[in-house]
Amino acid sequence: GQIVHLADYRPTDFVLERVDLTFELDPTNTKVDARLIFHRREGVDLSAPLVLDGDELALSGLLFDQKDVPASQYDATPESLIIRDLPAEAPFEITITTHINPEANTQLMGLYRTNGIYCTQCEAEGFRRITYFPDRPDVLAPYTITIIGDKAANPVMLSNGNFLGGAGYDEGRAFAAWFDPHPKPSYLFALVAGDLAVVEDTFVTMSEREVTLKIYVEHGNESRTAYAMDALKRSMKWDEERFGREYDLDIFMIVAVSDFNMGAMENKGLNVFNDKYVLADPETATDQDYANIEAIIAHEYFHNWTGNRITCRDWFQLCLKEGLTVYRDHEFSADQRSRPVKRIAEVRHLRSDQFPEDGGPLAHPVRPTTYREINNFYTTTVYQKGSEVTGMIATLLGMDDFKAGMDLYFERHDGQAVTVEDYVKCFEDVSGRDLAQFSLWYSQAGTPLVNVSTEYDQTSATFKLSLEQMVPATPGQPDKQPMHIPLSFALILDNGAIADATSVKGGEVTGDVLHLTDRRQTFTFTGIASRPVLSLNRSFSAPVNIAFTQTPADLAHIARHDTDLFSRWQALTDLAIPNLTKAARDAREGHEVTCDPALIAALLEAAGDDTLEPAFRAQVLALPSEADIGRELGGNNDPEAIHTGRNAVLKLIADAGEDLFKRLFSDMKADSAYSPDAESAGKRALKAAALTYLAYAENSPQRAAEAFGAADNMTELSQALTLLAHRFPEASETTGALASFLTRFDANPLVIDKWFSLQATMPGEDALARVKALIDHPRYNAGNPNRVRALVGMYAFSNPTGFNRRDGEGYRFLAGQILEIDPKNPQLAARILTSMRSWRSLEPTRADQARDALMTIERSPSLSTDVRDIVERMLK
Ligand code: BAL
Ligand code: ZN
Repeated sequence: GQIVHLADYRPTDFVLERVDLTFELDPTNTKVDARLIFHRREGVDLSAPLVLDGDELALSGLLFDQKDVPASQYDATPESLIIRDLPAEAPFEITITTHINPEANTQLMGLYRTNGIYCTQCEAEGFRRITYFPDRPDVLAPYTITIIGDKAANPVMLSNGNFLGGAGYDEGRAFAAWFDPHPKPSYLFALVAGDLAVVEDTFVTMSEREVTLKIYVEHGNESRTAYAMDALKRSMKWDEERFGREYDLDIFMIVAVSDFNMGAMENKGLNVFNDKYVLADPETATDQDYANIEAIIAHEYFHNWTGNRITCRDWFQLCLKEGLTVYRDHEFSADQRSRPVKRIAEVRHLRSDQFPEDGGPLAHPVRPTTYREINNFYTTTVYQKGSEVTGMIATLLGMDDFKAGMDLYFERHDGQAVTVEDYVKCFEDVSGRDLAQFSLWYSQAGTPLVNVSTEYDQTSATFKLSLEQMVPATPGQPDKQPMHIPLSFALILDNGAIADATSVKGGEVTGDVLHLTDRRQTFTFTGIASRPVLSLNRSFSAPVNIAFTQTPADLAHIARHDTDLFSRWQALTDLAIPNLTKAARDAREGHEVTCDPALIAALLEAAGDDTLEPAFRAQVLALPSEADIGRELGGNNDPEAIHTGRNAVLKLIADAGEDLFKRLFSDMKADSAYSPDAESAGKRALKAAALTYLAYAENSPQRAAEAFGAADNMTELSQALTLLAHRFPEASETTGALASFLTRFDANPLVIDKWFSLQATMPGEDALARVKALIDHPRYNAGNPNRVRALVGMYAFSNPTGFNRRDGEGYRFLAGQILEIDPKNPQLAARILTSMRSWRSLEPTRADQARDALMTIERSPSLSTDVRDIVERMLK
């Protein structure tokens, strides 16, 4: 893998006009004929050859305008096909024949087989594993696809676009032809063939066109597609109403497959999904599964406009489609569910995944400028921080200008492959605002830190707010410029009312948003009659860390009065953090752990407030995670002490609130059959939080075991089982429940994944032995990405104490796993390895062990580019 630089971008020498592909399917020897029409781009030198990408390909035939090409005119290697002496101006036709082996394709990139189904994954650079091609996102063409295959084995043969026709064929063969009129890059190509069941529905678009909707699944899973289909129809409607975007083909298809590297893929008209994000019923899917399905179905559908109709000029622009599409799916879920609760979940996710990435050796800008392996840039920074950047544009411009900017983007760039600059320009053009400084969010990595101090003067009724921003150094970026940071704020008065803060000097304020643009800036508010409590970065208007020491009384005041529910949650979190970091220190030093009664009182007050929605109260009770506490401690971390300290705080809260938790546990009963809607899910979440605290207070597995026995849905069943396993690992109730769960769901791989995950995350020193035993379990399958992520991934990412053993055995185990997974599936191996990205913040003994394990990986001679890139960056 060579390093690719953004600055080196230039268009291709040849323009691709049309693509015609014929596949003759065979599990181990599929023949691909690619007929490509090109012409030389105007002004390109006559000596320039046509250079096509390949990956592990062998050329079996090459024609120029249907005639053989002499060997002297081309060079073919597994990685490229170079053809010389091509016409000056006239279009010409190149026909390339390759043979590929889908059965042997364990990378799951290109054309592969999963449970007897042919399936493709081409993003980012998988198409070049099918045929030689200008495999880059700025090469757009219409595609015609013919699929020929064994009729009995492949009753279903699908590709992008509209169905042209198909029929039985001689000798038990059949063909199907598809045409996609919308020019697209190769990464959006898809082919699926095999024996699949289908569920059909229709959607009538805003211009009254009827679109056929089809979801393809393995036979027997038809009844588990209802929620996905409903989410799809809601997504289509929402995109029309909110963004004015209508669907553009006669048919929209989703296929669920069980072996998939990603969550799903937005191929034009033919989305391919990891089955975990399609299949659901109350008995096997949790509330979180339902929410994920809704979000991912929406995400892939929304890509039809943000990604497909308007695509990326090059892979450096990945955030252009991913960040924006995440923003769109977040907005969709916020509209379908509870906006503040959704925002809390997003921020938790951003802090637990993106902030550590931004603060560690893998930090990179939302739009990187170099990469060695593009697969390693499908990151939380590109996706989640990318989404935050679009959210900040909306905050800065206000919703009307944001909407106008999006409309202009769709109008101006439809059918093009564009850049972040093109996108930002649309918002500048509609608003007249200069977004040059704002654009640093795309180019500067690292999470900005905003230091806050305040001063109130009663006599002059003046409130001064001083802000100082600092963007930390990140790999390759030692010095940073000040950013344009939009901070939503409120000044909350004694009586809980929000002060009129329109009389202000020192910087721009629009509505309730302060524009912090200088390194240091003081905003002076006048006419503030009594000392206000500052609530800053409301709704998390900017993805920054705030350093502001507020008294517990002020935080409790925000928690009680802010009209922004997110900020109320944030205030309670800020109240909890110093208690939890102190608890970790005390536990480490063998001192008794204590907790400020003010925190306990504030938490119980919010949790017991029946005027607040249950989902919000559940979020309040889910204290900052062990990883959150580690980040707050900021280095020299002992995961064992963090765990012990946090558990002790939970126990203190549980004891103080036992009566409330008993009440919540019984109040939050469902009054009807299971429904996955947000309100019912919120009640279940609050009930589960109460159950967890009761387990601490009562110190007995009894109640969880009863809940396990009584559960009539997977949400409550898996919550109870997780509580048993994590809290009472030795109890006979736990052993029995784990065994009965396995027996009951043995036929359902997605549920068995849960069984693996919840055991992989059981804390403590027995974790590694348990994980090793599970690797040898008959249900473990090292070839299935979901299963590998459920066991090895969850152990490394989500078991802080079990993984970060002082003796380093956890790291050595992971290194061994990475070296085993890598030859089969480099993308999966590289992704799981990123679990060690925060190794430098561990205390020295563990950090040394972690470095040694990483060096073992680094020394291996046969690493994939994917893993080599990650391990070298982590050690740099
Ligand atoms: N484009 C890769 C999968 C996704 O983000 O939708
Ligand atoms: Zn996406």
